[in-house]
Amino acid sequence: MNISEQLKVYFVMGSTNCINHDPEKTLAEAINGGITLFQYREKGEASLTDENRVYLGKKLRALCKRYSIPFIVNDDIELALELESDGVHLGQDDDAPLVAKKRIKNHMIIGLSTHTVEEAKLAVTAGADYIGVGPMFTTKTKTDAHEVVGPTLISHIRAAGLPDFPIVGIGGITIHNALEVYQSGANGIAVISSISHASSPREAAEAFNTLR
Ligand code: TZP
Ligand code: MG
Repeated sequence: MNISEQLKVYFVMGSTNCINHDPEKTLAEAINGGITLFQYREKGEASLTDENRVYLGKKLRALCKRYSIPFIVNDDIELALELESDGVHLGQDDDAPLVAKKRIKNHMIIGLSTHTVEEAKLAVTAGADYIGVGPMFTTKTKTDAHEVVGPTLISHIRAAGLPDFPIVGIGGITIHNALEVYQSGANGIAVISSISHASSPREAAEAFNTLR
């Protein structure tokens, strides 16, 4: 599977996003339901720090390895290296992709969050392997989220000279609006709460996977 295909159902999660089941069970169920990529995002108030962060990361990493699901770490290049992740996802305020590439192993996937056509174009020249575009819709999960850009930004990015670059939409995506994101030209949808808050993360993941 190439990265465009791996973005199809991109599950993002950290311990604070898990309310009905513990993080390991949540991820195991999501994998069982058919997620195609996982990002460990241990972030925000009450999130785990230091060795606890590494400890949970190792457990989730092992789970992904067992089921051949690519494992990406949010923000933290050192943690990505320590967990032997398949990639790292960076924000606009983090190291530039090319700087990050020097610090990580070359085969690692680099994702970059973008919010405008300009940022998307720059991400490509900066060496990103895929971009996240969002928020697609209103989200309660990320308190410092950028203003909503909507699925139309993805169509604008496609039209602005990036017809094939791997793009995943993120932010406020549910089973009811995910199709709109795919139809705007995204290769995939990235979700936190629609899977992590579900009483059955397996069924939630399955619903996204069979949508398209
Ligand atoms: N980046 C932009 S919106 C967002 C992130 C990490 C939160 C997505 O969470 P949810 O619960 O899928 O809206
Ligand atoms: Mg970040």
